[in-house]
Amino acid sequence: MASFKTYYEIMKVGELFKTVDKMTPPKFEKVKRYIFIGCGSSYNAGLIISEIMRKNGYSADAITAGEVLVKEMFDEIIKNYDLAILISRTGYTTETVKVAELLKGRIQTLGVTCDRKTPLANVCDLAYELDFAHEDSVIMTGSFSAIVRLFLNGIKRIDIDVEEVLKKFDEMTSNDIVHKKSHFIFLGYRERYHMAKESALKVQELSLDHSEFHETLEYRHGPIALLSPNSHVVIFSEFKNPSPLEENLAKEIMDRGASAQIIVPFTNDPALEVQVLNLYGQLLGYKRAIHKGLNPDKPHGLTKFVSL
Ligand code: F1P
Repeated sequence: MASFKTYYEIMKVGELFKTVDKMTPPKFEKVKRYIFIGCGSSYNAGLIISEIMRKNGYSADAITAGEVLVKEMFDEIIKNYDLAILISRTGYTTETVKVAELLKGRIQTLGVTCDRKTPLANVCDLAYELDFAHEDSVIMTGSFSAIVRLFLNGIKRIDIDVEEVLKKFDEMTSNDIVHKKSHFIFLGYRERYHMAKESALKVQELSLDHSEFHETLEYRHGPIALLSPNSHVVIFSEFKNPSPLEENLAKEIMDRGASAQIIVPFTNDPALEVQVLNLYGQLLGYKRAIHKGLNPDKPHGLTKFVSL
């Protein structure tokens, strides 16, 4: 199970958090307007961070670097925001670097990477270079949590027993699911919806399985038609005692012959602990890849970063 780099990169998240907690997190100001820009998982990190910032009274949005380029949104960004935070684990994704270049000198830019001396950090005014979170494998795993935690520490630092979470998710992604299921659906609201998106992406990237994400009860409005005994549904609930509506949905899914799990918060701050929920999808994707005989470090058809 543990012979691939991806496995170590997932499991070292507790170590990463210790280093992140020694860093000075960004100091957010309520009057400033922040925009997070990135691609793939780095965009999903921006979605989650900005969602939680908004919940805490800050002004923050997220957008893909691709949309900024396709729609040439540079003037709009300069007019509506005070700081552009560009996230890219590698610092090489061309869409993100290009946006940083085109914004340069017109709005303050902060680059966030998991390596030193990257093109993104080079073009931004300021940079967070989390080189301790560098990853050799193609897929972004532990570094995602490190970036999210760094920014959420700027709002409030919470204690999370990461080893406990990893143990729990390891148990939850049991052979019953890994060996029998091939269609995965992640459900949640707000930051948990973004986490559902990120989880579905990890499963797709690592195991090349079909995966989906929806807002929890929206799943009943159409997508549930594709449910089969091969399907496994994960509901990210924000309540220690899940809502009866979430429980009824899980029951309905099981009545239709699929499996369902509800993941409830581990801490007293359900919004901020979102930084570890991604580990479930990472472990599931990793285990499915191993089960299917795939190399999770170098998934078919993917590269470490995308060039235009
Ligand atoms: C962005 C990204 C990754 C993804 C894939 C292609 O990379 O979309 O999230 O896993 O391998 O690139 P980056 O800008 O964060 O380096």
